[in-house]
This record gives sequence, C-alpha cells and structure tokens, in this order.
Amino acid sequence: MAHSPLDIDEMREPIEHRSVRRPRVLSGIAPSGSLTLGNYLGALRRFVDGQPSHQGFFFVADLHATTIEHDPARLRALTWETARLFFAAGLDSEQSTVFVQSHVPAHVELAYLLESTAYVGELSRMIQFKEKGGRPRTRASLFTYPCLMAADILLYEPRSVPVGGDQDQHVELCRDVATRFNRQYGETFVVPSLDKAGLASRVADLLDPRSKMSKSAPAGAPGVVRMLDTPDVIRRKINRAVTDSHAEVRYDPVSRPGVSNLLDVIAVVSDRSPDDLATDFASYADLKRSCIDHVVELLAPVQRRYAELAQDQGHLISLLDAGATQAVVAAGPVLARARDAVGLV
Ligand code: AQP
Repeated sequence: MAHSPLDIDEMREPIEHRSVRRPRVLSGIAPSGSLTLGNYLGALRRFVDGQPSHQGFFFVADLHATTIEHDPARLRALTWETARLFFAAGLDSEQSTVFVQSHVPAHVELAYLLESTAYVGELSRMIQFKEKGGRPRTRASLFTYPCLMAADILLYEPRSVPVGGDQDQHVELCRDVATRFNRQYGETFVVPSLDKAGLASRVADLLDPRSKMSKSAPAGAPGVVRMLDTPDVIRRKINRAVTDSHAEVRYDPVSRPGVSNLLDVIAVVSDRSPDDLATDFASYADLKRSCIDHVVELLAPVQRRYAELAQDQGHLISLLDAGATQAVVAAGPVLARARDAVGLV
C-alpha cells in the first residue's frame, strides 16, 4: 500500500525523536563566496528566528563548493568564515545542530547509494547542470550534485522542504529517488513534501535588479552587499544602486525593480509592507539613506559577534565538533537502514 509522505514520516521518525514535536528543518549554505545580505535575509535570519519552534540542522555545505573549479585555500577560509557567520547571526548550538557537511561522512556515503539509484537521464535534465556543465572538463561531481543534496535532506528526515527557487528541481529529484529506493529496497526514507509557503523574499543585485544578489559574484562586485562589508562600503554600494528616471518612490517590482528591491530590503528589516513604506520617502536619495541606515544597523551586531568569534578559533572548532557529533548521531539510523536495504554487510 502506498503511504502519503506524512504517513511514512510518522512511521520512520526515529524513536528518540517521537516525543520531540518540533518539526525538523535543514539547510546548507555553500561557502562559494562571502555571504551576502541576501543570504542573511533569505536564509540565516530565518533559521535563527525559527529556532524556538523548529529542530534545525544547519551546515556549511563545503562539498557542494567543490563541484566547480575552486581554490583550496579560499575554500578553507570561506568555510571558517561562513561557520563563524552562522553563529554570529544567532544560530545557537543549544537549540540547533550546526556543522560542516564534510565532517559528517554519512552525507557522502548516502550520496553514493543514491547515485546507484538515480538515472543518468534524470540527472542530465537538471537545469543547473545544463547551464553550468555539459563540457568535457565539467567535474563529475556537478553532474551527481543532486544526489548529494538528496542525501543532505534524507539523512535528517524533515517533514517538508521549502521550494520556490532554483533548487526546486533538485528537491523533486530527491523525492523521486527516495521513492524509487523505497520501492526497490523497502521503506527506508521519509519522502519529504514540498513546502511552497513562507518563502523568503529574494534580494536582488543592486546594479542588476532582475538578478539575484549572489555570493559567488566576484569579490568587490558593487551590486552585492556582503554581511561583513563595513558601513562605508555598504553606503557606497547602496548609493550606487540602480533606480530609474521616475520622480516619485513607488513599489512596482515588475517595471521598477531597482527601487522595489530597496523597498523590499527595508520592508523585511522593519517588518512593514513595501507599498506602505514607499509613501515615507520624498526622493530616491531619502530612500537610499533609509536603506543604508537599516542595513548598517541590522548587520552591526552580527559583525560585532563575528569579530569576537574570530578571536577564538578553538571555540569555533569545538562548537562545530559538537554539531558534527550530534549530526552523526541523527544521521546514523537512516544511513544504517539504507546500507542494509541495498545489501551491504
Ligand atoms: N539574493 C538572495 N535573496 C534571498 N535569499 C537568498 N539566498 C541566496 N541568495 C539569496 C538563500 O541563501 C541560501 C544559500 O544557499 P546556497 O549556498 O545553496 O546558494 P544559492 O542559493 O545559490 O545562493 P547564492 O548566494 O546565489 O550562492 P551562489 O552564488 O554560490 O550560487 C539559500 O537558502 C538561498 O535561498
């Protein structure tokens, strides 16, 4: 008999978690660049806000950063920086499991078993692979990356995974592969449902407001505000943000994306509606000034905590070690079931 994802979820919830009713969430951020204001507002800050109500597994997805050409020293530095920013933003090791992906070998081990379940045809259809890969020197890991992402998800048995961005297709593949595995080898994985609600608003690039603000943009890219930018740099970048030739400030993401992006940022930070906010400003100069003030004030405490953490690398390492230990324990039963199911002894 087929089970709905929820039925399977109930059945497969590890015994030690059945009494803990906080729904599980998990998310990884690849250290492919210095984190941006978009990563903060769209991901980190939301993880932090959700800690009391959700059991979170948050990891620096270092393995995902090796799917394209990379510099080892830079990867190492960005991994530490990203982990420090996780804690500086307010992730709390008492409430959430925070770790570095490669410190939990179950991710790679399960990814391999899923590579032995996924088909070349379905992996070839992934839009991200078609866009970034398909050349003779494309790394094989870029092709199999969705299997690693599926392992990242399935190991922690979340009930649902938020979708709505460029990762949708990968989450769908995760469900397909998990369902096939369960059918071929017996019920092993919780197949998460897709959560289309409650998506973060997307912060756009300040100079190219129809594109996402992206951490892998070149260092110093003027349209990308980094979480560790100084107030002066933030001021300079926002002052140079593209607007348009209209006189009055109005929220219209389709025809006025630059101005609307600045209004969106202030709206998320101040918890107001962007339409309503627009009436506060007499000019674009006013709007930019307010946006600068909000962003500088938002990031100041995070940057202060980051500076403190940077003084004590030993403390950071011990926090991450503890997180990895918890993640190994949480992921262990799922990996053991999968190994057993495919016939490994
Ligand atoms: N501009 C953004 N606005 C809102 N949310 C954003 N996120 C990323 N950019 C924005 C969220 O941050 C998390 C990072 O996930 P990722 O490491 O898988 O990278 P990504 O989604 O591809 O984000 P980037 O910053 O654009 O990285 P690169 O340049 O490496 O591709 C996710 O939760 C994402 O939604």
